[in-house]
Amino acid sequence: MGASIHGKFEYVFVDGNLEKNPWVTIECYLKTGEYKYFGSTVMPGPQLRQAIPFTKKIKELFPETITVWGGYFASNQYNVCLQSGYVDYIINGPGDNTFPELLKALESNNLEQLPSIKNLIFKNEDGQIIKNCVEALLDQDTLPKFPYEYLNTFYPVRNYLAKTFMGNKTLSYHSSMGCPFSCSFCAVVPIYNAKWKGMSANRIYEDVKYFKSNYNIDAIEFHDNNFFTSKKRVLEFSELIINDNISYWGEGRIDTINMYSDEELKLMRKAGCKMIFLGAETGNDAVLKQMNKGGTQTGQMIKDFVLRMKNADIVPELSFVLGMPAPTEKEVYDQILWDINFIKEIKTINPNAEIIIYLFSPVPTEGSELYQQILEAGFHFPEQLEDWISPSWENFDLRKNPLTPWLKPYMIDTIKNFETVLNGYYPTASDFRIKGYKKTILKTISSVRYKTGFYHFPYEIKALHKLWKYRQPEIEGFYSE
Ligand code: B12
Ligand code: SF4
Repeated sequence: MGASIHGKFEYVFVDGNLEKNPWVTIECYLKTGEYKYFGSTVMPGPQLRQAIPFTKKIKELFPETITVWGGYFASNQYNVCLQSGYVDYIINGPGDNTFPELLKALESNNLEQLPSIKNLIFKNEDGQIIKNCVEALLDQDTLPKFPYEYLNTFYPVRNYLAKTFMGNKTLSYHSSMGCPFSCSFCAVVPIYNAKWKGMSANRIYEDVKYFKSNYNIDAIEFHDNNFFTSKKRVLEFSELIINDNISYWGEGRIDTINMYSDEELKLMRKAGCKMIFLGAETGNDAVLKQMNKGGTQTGQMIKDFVLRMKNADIVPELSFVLGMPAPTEKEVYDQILWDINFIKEIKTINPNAEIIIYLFSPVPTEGSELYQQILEAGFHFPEQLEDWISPSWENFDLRKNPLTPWLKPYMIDTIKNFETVLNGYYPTASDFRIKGYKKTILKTISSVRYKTGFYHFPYEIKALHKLWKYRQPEIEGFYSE
């Protein structure tokens, strides 16, 4: 957001993660009367707990302020946002051109221009919601650099470089936009429509060098949806970084990375690639098809791949999506049990493989077959923006309870209990506090359950997780200090 308007408009940053009470800071700024706009990035889940009440309060206390939302929640749930009456504009996907163009149009009172601003969603004078056309992804190398030095005047940049299991100073970095696939359960698809564009390896490396020489970073988390889309770019980047003693982590697809040779995987490992997050989703080929996973992934490929990763010494972090709709209740449950066994098979092949389990939460990919099935099964999104912060919808966002009518409470219990036992028997390596005697105790008390498949009421494991504040990476990111 900052980079898109830096040098064009004056602005300040408020980081909701780093403020004790972000509202107080926001209010202080607005009270000066110097700020006309409030922009917020809105992801589903806990971010809504600030974004919704703060934006509403801003409209009540400072009604002249124009509010602009962007990010995955705003882009995918734009109807409910704009109908709330307190969100004025939505940036649908990238805002590199959209944001400055919107501000320019509003500043010059040139409202006729609004329909021609790509990636903008807004309400016209008749109250109709207008979704403008989508802009082709920009050449990422031409985008302005992030204003880290300006950010540093608000929040010390070094505070963003956390100690994680990857290194003592971990940089979070986003080197590409979109994803070339269209999995029907994924929130990225409606925004990027199977398009992907990445910065060149050289451009990424320039930033890495900046952080290496100014902050001495030793690890990077690439938060791209699909960092490994271009093998050429990954290998070039690996060659560039190979002598810098920096570890890296990124998200990718099994069928994409499976096309890399063993030598290429080894080069990446040598360059610092320690762990890769991969959407396994399910081992069942029919369900992979139902999810529109695309590509060539199969259950057998997942098994072969985790073995290859073991040989290359890269940890595969596999995410599974359980609880897909099926014609009968029995089929829904059988599929869950089937995937649980598949996960255990994966662990036998490569015990270091990390497992992330999500419950399937629908994303409105209008027109997809899966979305049609979901509507027919009686699922509806909330009609009021505030409903999204009710405990049940927050749990939906966190994929703890997806509120999908086909998933019965006993099925959710089976998944959650299995997950607890799995996290007991194989605690994640990313929470580096769980080691030594803690790991041994957890493993020992979970072993009978894990081996016999008796997952009910795993309270003793839960108690230890609570006692040692065990952190699941999928909810809050890697444990960091
Ligand atoms: C990093 C990340 C996290 C981190 C967040 C760390 C943090 N504090 O910021 C962690 C690991 C904690 C996390 C957790 C979760 N995440 Co997450 N996460 C991501 C990830 C990988 C990157 C997000 C990011 O920073 N992108 C970089 C920025 C630059 O891109 P962007 O947000 O799209 O913003 C661009 C535009 O949208 C626009 N823009 C955005 N906001 C604004 C605002 C204005 C005013 C303007 C003008 C423009 C603008 O400009 C930006 C540049 O072009 C995305 C996937 C992805 N690669 O994007 C998933 C993703 C956003 N997460 C997702 C989910 C589901 C979650 C969880 C709910 C998962 C769970 N089960 O718990 C939790 C809850 C989050 C929470 N605590 O609030 C989903 C969202 C799905 C959906 N239905 O919308 C995504 C899309 C992953 C996926 N494919 O499913 N996540
Ligand atoms: S490959 Fe990953 S990021 Fe891309 S559409 Fe599928 S789930 Fe989403």
